[in-house]
Amino acid sequence: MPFRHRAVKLGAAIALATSALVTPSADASNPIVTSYYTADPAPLVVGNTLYIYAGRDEAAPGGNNFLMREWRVLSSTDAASWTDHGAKANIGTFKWAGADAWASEVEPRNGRYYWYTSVNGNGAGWMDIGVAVGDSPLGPFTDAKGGPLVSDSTPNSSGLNIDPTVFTDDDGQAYLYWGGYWGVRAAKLKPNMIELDGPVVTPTGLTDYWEAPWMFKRNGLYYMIYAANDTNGCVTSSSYACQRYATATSPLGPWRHRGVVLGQVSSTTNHAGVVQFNGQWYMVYHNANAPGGGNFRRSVAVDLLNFNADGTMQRVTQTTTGPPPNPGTGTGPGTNLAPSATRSTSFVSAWENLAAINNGGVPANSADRGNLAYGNWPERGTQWVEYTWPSSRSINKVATYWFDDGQGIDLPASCQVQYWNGTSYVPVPGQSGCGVAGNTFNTTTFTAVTTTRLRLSITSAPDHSTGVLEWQAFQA
Ligand code: FUB
Repeated sequence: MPFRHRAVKLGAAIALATSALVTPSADASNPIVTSYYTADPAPLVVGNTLYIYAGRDEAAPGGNNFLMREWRVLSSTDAASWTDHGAKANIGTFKWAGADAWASEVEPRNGRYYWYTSVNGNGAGWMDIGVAVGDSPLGPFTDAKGGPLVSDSTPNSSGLNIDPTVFTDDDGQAYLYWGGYWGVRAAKLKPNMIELDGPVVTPTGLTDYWEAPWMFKRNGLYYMIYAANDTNGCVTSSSYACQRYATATSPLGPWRHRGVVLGQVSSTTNHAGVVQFNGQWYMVYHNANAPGGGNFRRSVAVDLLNFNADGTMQRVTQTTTGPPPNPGTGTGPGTNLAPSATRSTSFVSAWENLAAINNGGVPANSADRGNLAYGNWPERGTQWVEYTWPSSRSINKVATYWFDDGQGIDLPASCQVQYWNGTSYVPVPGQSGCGVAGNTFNTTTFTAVTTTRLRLSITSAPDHSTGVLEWQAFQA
């Protein structure tokens, strides 16, 4: 929080709303819930479902302090429409706590779900980190430890022990990062997930760190996004915050600061999480945009997050529409495998969006940017877009809808479908031709290839660049 906190002791614990009531939400725009206020979202994918764990802001209109007593769960199967599962934990979950149900995150392990929370303990000091556990993403959750995992008495703990993010590496080692008031800390977790394993360390390289870390890994690189409140490219006033990010080649750093990934939002605090779901990356964050909203009446929003070919993150565009529905794919011949692919490109213009190519859009014509557009102006000659899947897919058809903005981006002169044969990119065998017509899907069929990577090589017309609105790839 880029302002001073004052602890609000609530005394008695609140009864947990454990009823089976599930309130369907018709919301398909940002903020994703407007019937009450939500904050500090933490996404988690389990199977074909995207969950968001969030605190609830209950401050009265005009209130100038947090009133937060419970943590709630929302879910979606397309990242656009949300189901509200209500409160699944609250201050009363932790007998040793008394107030301030601040930021939290859920981490799965061995079929159990560990919910790390910021909460005000009744003991010495202010904020602690507690951990609850449940046997399903929706709980029920109970205190896993019977006391704080981190408190002010933990050696080398943060000046404000809030905002846990837990990341489990491929080797099974879990890491806890946390901290507010510019004090980021990290520690390993034991396999039981409820004890620190070794000393608390102070990571380096998280430039201008303020609070709200979120850690993830992509293509072997570790990423940390976190709130900063400097006025050196982050926010216009240090009362507000942005999300900066850093990368590292090992989970405890050292970190290399890479820039701002989410600009200032309409609430003073800025707390976000990153997740990949059905092949698309998303940033989940909060703002003050719901009716009657404010700094202590915040609301969760979801938007597309995209990466450049070199692994750097593109700055998130904050929308009121939210992302398009992304239901993923079924299985079987004829299934469009593009939505579950990770996309990359040789070049994308800063104002265009590579997410266009597999976000399921159905263009009305080649100038229709309604579901985003990928373009590579001012590059000319041969450029490419590419899909990667985590394991091999058998593919025998693609369909391409070209982008033509009537200006620098024109229909291509030619194209070719290629696949990775384990050593290099080669043309798919027996391709029926690669059409370059506008205002339609151009279908290319070929002898089925089994591959993890498919590429569309695009050669521009003279003095023009090229673009794609949608590129589908079909299972053989
Ligand atoms: O919601 C309470 C606190 O505000 C969180 O713990 C911080 O990250 C900030 O969002």
